[in-house]
Amino acid sequence: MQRIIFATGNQGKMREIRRILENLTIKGELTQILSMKDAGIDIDIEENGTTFEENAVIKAKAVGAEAKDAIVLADDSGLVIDHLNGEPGIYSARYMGEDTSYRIKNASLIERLSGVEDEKRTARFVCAIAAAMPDGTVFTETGTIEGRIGYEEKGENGFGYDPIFYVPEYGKTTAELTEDEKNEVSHRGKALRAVRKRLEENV
Ligand code: ITT
Repeated sequence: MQRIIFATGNQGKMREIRRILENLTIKGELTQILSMKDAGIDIDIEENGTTFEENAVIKAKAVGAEAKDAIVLADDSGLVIDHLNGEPGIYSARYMGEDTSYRIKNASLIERLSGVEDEKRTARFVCAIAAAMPDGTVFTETGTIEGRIGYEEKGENGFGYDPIFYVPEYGKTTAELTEDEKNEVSHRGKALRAVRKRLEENV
């Protein structure tokens, strides 16, 4: 069975990833999707790239070096708010400190946009997925979803900044969408389905 190790310590990402890669078959073989923890890999990775793509490649290669014969995928993602010059961007996990709760991070972003009108509250989630193949080659795919920053937290689903990310087409935040609805339109869903297609067609 072809093993795919997903280089993430983020449980919210992992749940979405498992669903999007369900029943992925490569060369007629069903794949097994493992988290880093499942694979027994416990390393600290310094994400010192300057773009989502660079950081995804850094994570995929670092875990790839520990995992022979597996395909290693990594996700680097974040929330880009236009009015804040792209913040928190690649620093989304580190914004106000890794251990600060999202209730506090989300309240801070809403506060920083106080008085900003609807049209100027535009933002996007970006997700770069890097795939490190057993032969050492690496490729990336990126996906985005456009939305606006809300005025209060809404919804219980998802993780991170989902309760403040409002999607106009749905009239809901991504935390109010079901997991399948979110995966259908999300940055991660788009990037990961593109990766899935390349793995199914080209390996
Ligand atoms: P790994 O590096 O271990 O994968 P991480 O959480 O540190 O986990 P990132 O450096 O890629 O991952 O930071 C991504 C952050 O962006 C994440 O922690 C959330 O705060 C935010 N984010 C990304 N995708 C999101 C989504 O779908 N919904 C809500 N917030 C999201």
